[in-house]
Amino acid sequence: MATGYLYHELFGWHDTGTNAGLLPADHRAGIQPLQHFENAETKRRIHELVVVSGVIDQLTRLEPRKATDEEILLVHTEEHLARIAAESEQPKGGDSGDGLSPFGPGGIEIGRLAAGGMIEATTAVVEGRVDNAYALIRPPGHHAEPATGRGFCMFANLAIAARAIRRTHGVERIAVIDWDVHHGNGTQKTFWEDRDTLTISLHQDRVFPPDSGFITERGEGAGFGYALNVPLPPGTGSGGYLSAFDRVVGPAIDRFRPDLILVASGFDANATDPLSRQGLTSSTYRTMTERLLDLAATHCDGRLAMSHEGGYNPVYVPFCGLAVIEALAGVTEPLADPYEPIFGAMAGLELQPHQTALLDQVVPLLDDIH
Ligand code: 6DK
Ligand code: ZN
Repeated sequence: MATGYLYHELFGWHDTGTNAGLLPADHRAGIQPLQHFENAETKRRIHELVVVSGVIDQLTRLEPRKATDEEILLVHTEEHLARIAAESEQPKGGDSGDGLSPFGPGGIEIGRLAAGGMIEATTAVVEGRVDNAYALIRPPGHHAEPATGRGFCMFANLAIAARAIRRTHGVERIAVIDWDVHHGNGTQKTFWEDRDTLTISLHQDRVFPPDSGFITERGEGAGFGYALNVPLPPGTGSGGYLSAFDRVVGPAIDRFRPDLILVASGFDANATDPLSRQGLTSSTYRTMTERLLDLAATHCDGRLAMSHEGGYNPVYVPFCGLAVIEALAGVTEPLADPYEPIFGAMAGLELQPHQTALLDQVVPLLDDIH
């Protein structure tokens, strides 16, 4: 088994500045300078743990390249690309579209590298150079819509890779599982009328974007039924997530029979994340990865590629990331997560009745997947 792993130091140089999390630092308003939530630290520390743990020796290193205009335009409008290019030339950089998504001068080059990185990881999987792959890229992509960046995202890395691999390698049916705690609105919007791309987003109900990710959003036209949303209540732990896999993700993929599975992999549903209220630990991420590996083995010769998204606690995210990468690589003696006994022992992480009630509403929607 070969697992592709893609990271580049330039991802750590994507400069989101010192907004105090989400708002510009302003002493008059009492907002102290601090790194933006989406800073390099969690991702760089995943990479360092992959190296220091020795897992890197069991991976096949993949090199990113910059996505071309043509590739970016597979998803985005000319106007979006031109605006990012123009702001990237400004001496102080610009913003991807919503004021929450700053980048430094020349920032488009790192955005191109993230999108091109996911294209490379996906291509390596589809060409059989590796069995599966993890693209540890930055800036993230799942909130970026065809006409604008949003929610810390510049370009829709995963959606661009899906369109690119369909064009270059004729891959038809692609299933996208998004386990970032926020709604994968950009991916959903891109494939809204596409019945060959099944998008499933597991997220915390009404966090970001605050007005999307409802179960009533199901796609339109030929794509009706091929967008699935699982807006989990706050406080959902491993019980709720694994039940969602048992009752929604697994059966939906079985019905869809994908040729390729892509994952928008954020670690912000972890029990310590500052931007959410969920309760996952590394063992749940490991188990979800194993479930997807089984599904990929059943339907598409194991073809699975993951694109990194969010996750904001620099202490804990690396253990979640390592668990996923170890699972992909079939590492037989994984590193013990020292925090698992603490965060995994909290009360209420087992499946709760109100979580079952939400899943009960989603399950009937699978009937429209063919
Ligand atoms: N809320 C991400 O982790 C990005 O999904 C998450 C972005 C969360 C922003 C929270 C926020 C607002 C702001 C304004 C109005 C309402 C709500 F893309 C990933 F990085 F992966 O600002
Ligand atoms: Zn997120």
